[in-house]
Amino acid sequence: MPTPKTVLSLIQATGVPTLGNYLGALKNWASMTDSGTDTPNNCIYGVADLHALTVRRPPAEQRRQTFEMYATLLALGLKRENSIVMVQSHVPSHTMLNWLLCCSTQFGEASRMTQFKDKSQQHADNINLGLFTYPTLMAADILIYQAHYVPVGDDQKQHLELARNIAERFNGLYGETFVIPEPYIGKQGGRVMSLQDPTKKMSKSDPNPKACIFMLDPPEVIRKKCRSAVTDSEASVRFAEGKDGINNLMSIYSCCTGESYEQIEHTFVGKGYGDFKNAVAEAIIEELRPFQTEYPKLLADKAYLEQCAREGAGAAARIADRTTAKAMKKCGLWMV
Ligand code: AQP
Repeated sequence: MPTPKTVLSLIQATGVPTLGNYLGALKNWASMTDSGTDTPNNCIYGVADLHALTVRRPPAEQRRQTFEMYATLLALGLKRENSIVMVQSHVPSHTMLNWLLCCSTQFGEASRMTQFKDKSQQHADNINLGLFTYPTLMAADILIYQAHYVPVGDDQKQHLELARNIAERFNGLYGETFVIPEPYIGKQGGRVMSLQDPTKKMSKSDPNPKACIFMLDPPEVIRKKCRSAVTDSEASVRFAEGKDGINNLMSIYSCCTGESYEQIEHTFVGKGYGDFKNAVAEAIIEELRPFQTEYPKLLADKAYLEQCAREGAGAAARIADRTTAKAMKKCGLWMV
């Protein structure tokens, strides 16, 4: 019997997730609860509320967004029967391990992280140390559960690479402590682009609301946003260099329907972009329907969500505390 693999991933509590978050990460989270074999994966998922603190917002908003993101994860079908679903700050040993890992991370390698450079530009009035050490906390989130696979979008590849380097360095210095994790990035959907500027990643924090489809957008809004998506003047649905807008819509359509690019090109031969955009909108609406039905029911049941979060924290802490104690001992802290 093969040994089960551990799958770990978190999402920031920074607002309603986008179609990019969903296709790039969350959809894979749900499917990875089923390993396709007799040995199910051990899946641990969570809300990265500590990471969300790196960008300033009112405390009440931070609390509400954490609660809503937790409800989002359960509404996607992640439940206590198939995974551990927790909130990062409910498992304090993440921050202890973060410190140990900070001491095994070089200033130079942290400085090379492109997300730090991008976010520093976006939030020039608040370039805090948390933003700088974000990738070491992310490494702690992963290594603390001895994760084998981390389902993430393409934009997190660099952070994953850093987590692997830190783990290898720590193991080299102090002896075998951490499993070396691997990113899991779907063949498609790993990088969903903005509908208004398809050379840019779709992002929750994009100030242009037409650039993003949010997971809770009603069908009419989704139709409108798809109709206004930026394309090109060729009016031919085919995947090709220089057709960033159409390539993005084809990738979204393919993720939602399972159709290959060849099938899509065949279906839409001789049809205009209007028809294709309408079809993309309907495919997204169908894809999000189960989530949109489930989410309001869960959100209304605060007691249930709190109970699940408490259980999730307890189960996660049992694993996380064990790894942290091991790492503390390995690097020479006096344990009493
Ligand atoms: N456009 C995207 N395409 C595919 N995957 C994406 N992800 C984010 N955007 C896309 C993946 O979603 C997961 C959770 O992301 P996050 O919220 O923790 O952080 P992020 O990458 O910074 O996401 P956003 O939407 O861009 O948030 P803001 O605007 O708050 O910074 C990750 O696995 C990510 O790869």
